[in-house]
This record gives sequence, C-alpha cells and structure tokens, in this order.
Amino acid sequence: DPVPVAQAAWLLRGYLRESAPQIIESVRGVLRQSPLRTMQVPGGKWMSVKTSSCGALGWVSDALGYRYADTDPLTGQPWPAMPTALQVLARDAAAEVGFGAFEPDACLINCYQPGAKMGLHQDRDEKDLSAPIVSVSLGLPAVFMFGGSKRSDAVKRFPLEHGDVLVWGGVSRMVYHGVAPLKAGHHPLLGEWRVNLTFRRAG
Ligand code: MD5
Ligand code: FE
Repeated sequence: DPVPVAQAAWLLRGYLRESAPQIIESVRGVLRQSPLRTMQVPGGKWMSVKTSSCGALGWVSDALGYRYADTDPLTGQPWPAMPTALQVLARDAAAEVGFGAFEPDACLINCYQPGAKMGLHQDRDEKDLSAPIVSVSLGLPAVFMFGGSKRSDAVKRFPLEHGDVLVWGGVSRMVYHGVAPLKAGHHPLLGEWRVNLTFRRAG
C-alpha cells in the first residue's frame, strides 16, 4: 500500500519485486540503442551518475545548461521509444495514488555505482507541473534525501530499495531532493549498480 512520505508524495514499497527482471530487460534494450554516458553540468563539473533516456524527450546537460531534447546528442538519433512495460509501470504506479491518465513522454535512466551521488536540487524544467513524477529504484539500496521548497529547509532521509516506487505530485514536485553517496554492495540482478528510472511529462 502507498505510504505518504511528504505532502503529495507516496512510497510504494516493493512495487516491482516481481516485475523487476522484465523491467531490467526493457532498460537493457534501451541502453543498447542509447548507451550510458556521463554528463557535464553548467559550471563544468561532471555528474557521478551515468545516464540515458527513452521516450519522446530525453534529459540532457552540458556546460551550457539543462534541457529536454528530442535527439540523443551521443547517437544523433531520436531517443529509443519508451518500452510498453515501462509506460504501463509508470501509469499504474501513478494511478495507485490517484493520478489518472499519466502518460510520461520522458524516462530518465540514472545509474549509480558505489560513491555516486546526486546533490540537492529541484526539478524545474518540465512544462506541465500538474503531472506527477514517478521514480523507480532497482538494484543496490540508496538513501534518498528530501527537503522543502527552499535549499535551507531541513532535509529528511529515508532508504530506497530494489523495487520501490515513489510518486511525487502537486506541491512535492518542487522540493529539494538528492541521493546520498551509494554504498558498496552486490545486488543479485544488477551487481554493483543502482538504477533509477524517473518518468515525467516533460514536453
Ligand atoms: C534518483 N533522480 O534517484 C532521483 C530520483 C533526478 C533525480 O532526482 O532529477 O534525476 S527522482 C526523485 C524526485 C523527482 C522529482 C521530485 C522529487 C524527487 N521530489 O520532489 O523530491 O536518481
Ligand atoms: Fe531530481
């Protein structure tokens, strides 16, 4: 059952414990077409996560800034289509907490190896802020951090494990959040990796 973790945010613990192998196969198919890469952020630093995308729009970053793009800059091709299994997963998870008809056009694939992290940030590049964000965790566990609408607000931490799904809607869409440095470990399906899928309505 969904557990509220913040205002307008819900955690579905173990939501894909059974479907995970099929979801991982779908992700591997995407990554054969648009491989993982590291991205540079404005200011010139490199992210520690490796990323790719599928769907009509992909999230890209370089020294100039962040944006959604309809072409993968690495391949020069459109991003791979979002596999049906991923579309269904995102739509069903959103519906579990009352968001009907969620049709994501972007799925960002963030891959963490031990030591990789994501600093506190807001996601503010999506056009339709009424759509939820669905975030799926696979592989190694991580500590998720979420604060408030100001960077200086207190930060809460909770563990995210293989198969967990978070749905962020309404006001929680704009809170500061991040991922603490991944601890070393081994996962039976994903080895040394944590994979996070973030589904959005970006365009
Ligand atoms: C991750 N990724 O685990 C997270 C999961 C990103 C990112 O943060 O931007 O790629 S997405 C969690 C999320 C998304 C949107 C809003 C909120 C959390 N939130 O309001 O806390 O790789
Ligand atoms: Fe984010």
